[in-house]
Amino acid sequence: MRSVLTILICFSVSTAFYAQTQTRIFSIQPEPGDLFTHAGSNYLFKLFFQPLGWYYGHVQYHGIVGINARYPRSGNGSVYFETPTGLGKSDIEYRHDIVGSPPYWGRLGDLEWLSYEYYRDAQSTAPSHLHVPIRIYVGNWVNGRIVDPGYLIYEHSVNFGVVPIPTDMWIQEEVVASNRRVWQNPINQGNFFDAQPFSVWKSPEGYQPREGSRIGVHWNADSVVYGISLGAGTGWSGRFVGAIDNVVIRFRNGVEYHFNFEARLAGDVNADGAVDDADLLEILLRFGSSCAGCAWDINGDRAIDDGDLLIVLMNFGRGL
Ligand SMILES: [Ca+2]
Ligand SMILES: [Ca+2]
Ligand SMILES: [Ca+2]
Repeated sequence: MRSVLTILICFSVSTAFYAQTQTRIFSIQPEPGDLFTHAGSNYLFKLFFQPLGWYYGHVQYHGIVGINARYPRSGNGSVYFETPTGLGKSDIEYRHDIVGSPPYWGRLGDLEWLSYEYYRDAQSTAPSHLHVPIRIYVGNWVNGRIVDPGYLIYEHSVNFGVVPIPTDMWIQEEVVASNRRVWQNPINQGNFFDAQPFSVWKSPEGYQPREGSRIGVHWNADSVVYGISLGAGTGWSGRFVGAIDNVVIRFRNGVEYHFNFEARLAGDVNADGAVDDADLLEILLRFGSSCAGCAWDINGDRAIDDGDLLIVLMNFGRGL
């Protein structure tokens, strides 16, 4: 009886957490945080070990992305983006199909809110109407798997014309409740710039874009949303510098997230925003073992030992 009660309490607590509390997504590296980049023409990805499902992706031609402290928002950090030339690209993404069961958040028809904040630094030389767009991963759920995958993409200029984005300030935009127009990028099938309001994509009839002889994929209310993506480039001539934070997504089925991106405190091994005995325990449980690029090897020498323990102890109590 007691164990049943404990389970019930745990369940109600975790439900309340998802419904009401923001989820902080911490940088992989401790403060000042991450600057993930890649010089090559191929896409480079870097997976987060916590929380699972997040990654830096599609980074090429010296594009930079990283949760860090350059533009603090709602705490000590945000997600920084930089593309030095029109070739550069960098994204941060979350894919629920990698980690979730079911592998999607909810039906497209049940999506009722999607908002985020973006920041364009005045030092950017890319065309003045550009900002970091927000994209959702959409697909069709057929025989227990996701098919016809792709993005719906929001850009301010598609809705309001080619007007300058205010610089050096945070701007919040909501795109679903306010029925903004979004365009489709089916994975590996090119772009379809025939943007439609969310109400069209979400309707029972849905929409299937066409461009000349090319045909996009058909999505409607029964399509599923299984991830999110924010990124800079490509084809943005000049340099872009900016950031995003506070991504909020909500479905009628009760699934709701508020992602606040923050720079990890040194010693916060389990990424809960505080340095305490839980972090000490994480180190002690693995003391004497080795790893590459894991959370427990704080000082990056591949050994989990007293050097890492010392970092936890020196920062003990921060964030509490
Ligand atoms: Ca933040
Ligand atoms: Ca911690
Ligand atoms: Ca170490």
